[in-house]
Amino acid sequence: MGYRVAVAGATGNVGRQLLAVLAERNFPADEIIPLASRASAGKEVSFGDDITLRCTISPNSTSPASIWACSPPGSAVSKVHAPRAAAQGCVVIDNTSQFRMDEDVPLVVPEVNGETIAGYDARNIIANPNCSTIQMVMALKPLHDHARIKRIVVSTYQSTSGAGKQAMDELFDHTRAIYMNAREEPRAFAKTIAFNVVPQIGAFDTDGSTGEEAKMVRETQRILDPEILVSATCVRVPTFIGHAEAVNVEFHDPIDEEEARELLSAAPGVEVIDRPFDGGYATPVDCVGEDATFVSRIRRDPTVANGLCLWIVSDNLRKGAALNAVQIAEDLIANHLVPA
Ligand code: 11C
Repeated sequence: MGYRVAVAGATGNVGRQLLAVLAERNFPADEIIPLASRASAGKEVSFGDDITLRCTISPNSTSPASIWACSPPGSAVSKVHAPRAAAQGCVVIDNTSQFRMDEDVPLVVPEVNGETIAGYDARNIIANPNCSTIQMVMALKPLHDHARIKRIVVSTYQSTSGAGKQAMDELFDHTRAIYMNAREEPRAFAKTIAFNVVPQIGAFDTDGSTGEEAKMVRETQRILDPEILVSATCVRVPTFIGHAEAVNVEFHDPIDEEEARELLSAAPGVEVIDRPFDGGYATPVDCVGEDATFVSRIRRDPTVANGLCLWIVSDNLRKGAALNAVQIAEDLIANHLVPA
């Protein structure tokens, strides 16, 4: 028997990708129900190459589904709708930051801490981590298991798709405007994104860090190990899809670059592209539409006793969001944790 799967936020970047991934992977669904806000109700979305579905507004009283993949534009929507769907028996997989630090809500990357999924039943909600966290822990988990990470220093190069469709449009429009000798005021970002890089993702906290940086610290500690020290600088760059990260990792125990390459090559969902010649590494453009987290530029960090430098790239809308959520749903089914 198949499942009824609601996709909340179906017209957004991640919602559309959720529908694409569910179709690609032949998810065992009897029915896919795309849900959207009042403003987007009635819009059509694609489910695979041949099927078009029409979005409806989320019903207030009855849950239409057994699995609720939730990717609204902000956590405020999840705060209201996710517990409501969960109370009606749906297993909610939420892509926002709303529940990620709630101890009774598992924060799951299946290849990294898939065993925690079973704890979903306290609230019927599972949280999908932030895209920049997911790709980093995918690459660091095998290394942590081998040599215990002490400290991480990460700088991100995050694409505009992480900020939504309007942000991608802004990159396109403002780039074109500059070529036409015009200038437009930024809307989706605090400074112009065309031909620029912007060291702010999310709002500032009192300690000078941004929301995205705080997410990378807290989520990495929650998923990998609370003892790990994490320093993050998150930067928006003028690309459309695919986040990149330059990461310096210090370990408690010895590990060299060859061992790291072997461990990463054997890790599920990770692909090593690391050849020391021009272009022998992955870039955001290379990872668009791919499932893997790519690791390149693996080398010793000579400034500490046991240190490595890595370059990590992944499609933020796929493994960073939609694919990870669908893998969680697949694991729920494989482990008989969700009734059809
Ligand atoms: C970005 N990482 O690239 C953000 C988007 O908490 O799920 C995802 C926000 C989140 O802007």
